[in-house]
Amino acid sequence: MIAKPVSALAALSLFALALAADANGQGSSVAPAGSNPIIRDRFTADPAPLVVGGRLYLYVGHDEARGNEMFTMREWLVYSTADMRRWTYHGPIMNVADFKWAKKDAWASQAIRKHGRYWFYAAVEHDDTHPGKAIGVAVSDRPTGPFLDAKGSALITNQMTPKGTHSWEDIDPTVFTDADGVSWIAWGNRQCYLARLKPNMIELDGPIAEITPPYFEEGPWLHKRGKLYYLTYASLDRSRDRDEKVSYATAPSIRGPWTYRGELTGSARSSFTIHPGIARFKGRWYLFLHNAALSIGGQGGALGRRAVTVEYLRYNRDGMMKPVVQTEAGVSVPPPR
Ligand code: FUB
Repeated sequence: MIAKPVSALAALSLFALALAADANGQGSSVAPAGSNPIIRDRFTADPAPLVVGGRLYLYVGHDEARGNEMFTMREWLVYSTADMRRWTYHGPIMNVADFKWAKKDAWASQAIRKHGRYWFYAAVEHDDTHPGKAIGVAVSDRPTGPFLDAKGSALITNQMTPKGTHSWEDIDPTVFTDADGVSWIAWGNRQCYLARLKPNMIELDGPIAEITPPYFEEGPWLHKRGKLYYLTYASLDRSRDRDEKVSYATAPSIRGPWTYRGELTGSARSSFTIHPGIARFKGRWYLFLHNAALSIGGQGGALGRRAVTVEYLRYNRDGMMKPVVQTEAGVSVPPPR
């Protein structure tokens, strides 16, 4: 087939389309809105969605690694959308320095709404009084912050989970409120832990239980659909794989017993980490992840320069999640039937 010559006007409009950029840089390439990665103006990681009314807020860590640095993360950002395609940037919601007892590393986070306020749980590096990673809790009256340290000290420190021999065992909080109004927090690296939160949201209410599912690496995410509880997480079969995948377990109650259900995704493009976040929004379920497939201003994707993505999440009749294939089209196209 012989290609038709493109008119000068058509060529100009294509060029304009390629250059047109909105506030998020979403239009900076010809990729249709909703295609992956969904955030293109900054490197972002560890997506944590929160639905409030007609908007979905997406909390992310800001990846600022230069060259071969591992993770350089100082602040958390929030974006929001009403249609899963066009994203509004609301700016940083908190800096790691706002937790006075922390010294660095604005790692993975999640926010939830309770008692009309927004509670933000995040992993950071504690100062030398409690060496290792720790989890802090901050609060705001708005989903877009600013968030203030709600406790003035860490909610969880490395010393509270003595099983792990590594300093980054206490990372990646996920928070979930059950139908009875009780909120729970799960977290961990290599070991996965679960504890009840007091109604004040800034103290644990009872013992820490270990619920580590097979191949658990990090990034747990709790959610519920119907009567079934889901624990979705970044998994690593060290005997076989180099990079994380996403796996999940289900249970009839938040306290378990948890049954391993296998892998949900493959590894993320060019990234060791993957980090799931799940939400139901306007009648559809979504799985947020990150990869390292984005380049910005000559800086390529890397371990510490990641980019958040989203895919449709679908379930079988028995409640099991259908395997998710990571795509470039993302949610720019209708979900598969
Ligand atoms: O972003 C820093 C760390 O990398 C997170 O805490 C992990 O889940 C992994 O994504």
